[in-house]
Amino acid sequence: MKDIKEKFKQKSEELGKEIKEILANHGEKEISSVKIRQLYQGMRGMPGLVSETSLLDPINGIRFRGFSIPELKEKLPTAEEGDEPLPEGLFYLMLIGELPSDKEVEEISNAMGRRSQIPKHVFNTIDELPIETHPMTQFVTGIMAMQTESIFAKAYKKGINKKDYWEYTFEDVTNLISRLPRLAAYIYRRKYRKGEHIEPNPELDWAGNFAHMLGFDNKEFRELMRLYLTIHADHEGGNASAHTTHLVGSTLSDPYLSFAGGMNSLAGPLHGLANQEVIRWIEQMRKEIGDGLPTKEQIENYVKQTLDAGKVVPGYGHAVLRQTDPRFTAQMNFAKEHLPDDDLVNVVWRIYDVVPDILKDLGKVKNPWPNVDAHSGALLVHYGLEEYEFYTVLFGVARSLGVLASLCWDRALGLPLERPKSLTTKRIKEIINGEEEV
Ligand code: NMX
Ligand code: MLT
Repeated sequence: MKDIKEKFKQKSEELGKEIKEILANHGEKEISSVKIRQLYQGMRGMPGLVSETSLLDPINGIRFRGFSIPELKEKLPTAEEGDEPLPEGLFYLMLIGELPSDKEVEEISNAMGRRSQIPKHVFNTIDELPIETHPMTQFVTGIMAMQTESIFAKAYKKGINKKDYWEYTFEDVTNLISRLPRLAAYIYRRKYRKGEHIEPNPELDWAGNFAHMLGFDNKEFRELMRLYLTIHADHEGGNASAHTTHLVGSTLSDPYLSFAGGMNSLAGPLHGLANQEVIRWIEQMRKEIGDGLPTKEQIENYVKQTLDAGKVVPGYGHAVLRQTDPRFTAQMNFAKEHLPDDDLVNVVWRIYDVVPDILKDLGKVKNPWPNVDAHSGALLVHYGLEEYEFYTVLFGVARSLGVLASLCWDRALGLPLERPKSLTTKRIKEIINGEEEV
């Protein structure tokens, strides 16, 4: 990773200079104003932070350093056995801002293999948790237990120059990303496979090795993991897991603590946990109306039942997107190629035919289209990974690539403590009445 670290240093120095100029020449330029409704409604659409790794367009969806998902599939290096992009390549792209060569991706894969060792006390800590503990709780516990390994925290304690924060962060980030598949696989095998663990295979790439350690050692599942970990890696900086990681990191908490914070955000059903909720919701529907392909009327009735009960339809809607999520489409294309006749996949597709019109008719849902979580579970079930409570852990392993690449940038650019201003409703009323300046 030495060359990549050196390249990152150079890139971050260049951008750091540009930002200084932007601040000096345009620091007072207004790019947006804040509406009272945004304060009460989750800051929708309010620019509040800078994140270099990706940018979300409401209609076209995610762009990783300018590249769409189909472009990543075309341009990023793949494993020899397949044609899905290697997530290590996306990590490089997000970190450096350029497409990697095959050699650079190989260098990352190898480094990740070498750095994937997890100290025993981490496994012991997880083993102390009751087996029924949700996998996301086990995951966060494991990340927290690994914090003992933080190079940043140790260096900070000794005393380091601000200018060098990024170097220790970079090391922690690379180590943590390398270790996460092992940790996640440990939790999966502990909870669902009688604790029969599988040793890593150093010959494999990051995603391929993850599939192997989970116990799904076939080419198609390895390819699915490469695609899955790529498309879930980042969704600009404002989503809850990225924003939390950034916020915690801004206090100079080390990458382990920051990422654990992000994963606690991901574990909520309006965010990453929606992938488990989708399969649970479909399972419930099938219990009520029987297996096989439901009719459109049956789905309509079930959706209305969900809405009448005051619940959301999981996997649909988005805070930013206003079209079908291209991550949904990427998974649909994978399914069309590899498993077009799968029962559950066909149910997911029929739900897609029915749900948007119902949500549109409600008149209040801003985006009636499916998001990434509407499709992911059905693919996993097909290959035998049926334990849906584990799905958000997979999302979390993927998300590490984006949020931790961003954390390297945060430290390299010397971004400060995040601390926005809050108001009280009393103060807002005073502002409305012209009694107070904002
Ligand atoms: N089913 C039913 N109602 C919905 C849905 C949905 N899928 N999506 C939005 N609404 C409702 C929402 O609850 C709100 O109702 P109310 O005014 O009564 O509180 C109203 O529509 C307006 O919400 P929006 O402005 O459209 O959505 P918002 O930006 O607030 O929330 C989500 C975005 C993603 C939280 C929301 O669409 C949702 O709850 N979706 C289902 C859960 C889900 O799939 N989450 C995963 C998101 C992707 N990810 O991985 O993180
Ligand atoms: C994500 O991938 O983080 C989700 O789609 C949520 C978001 O972008 O707000």
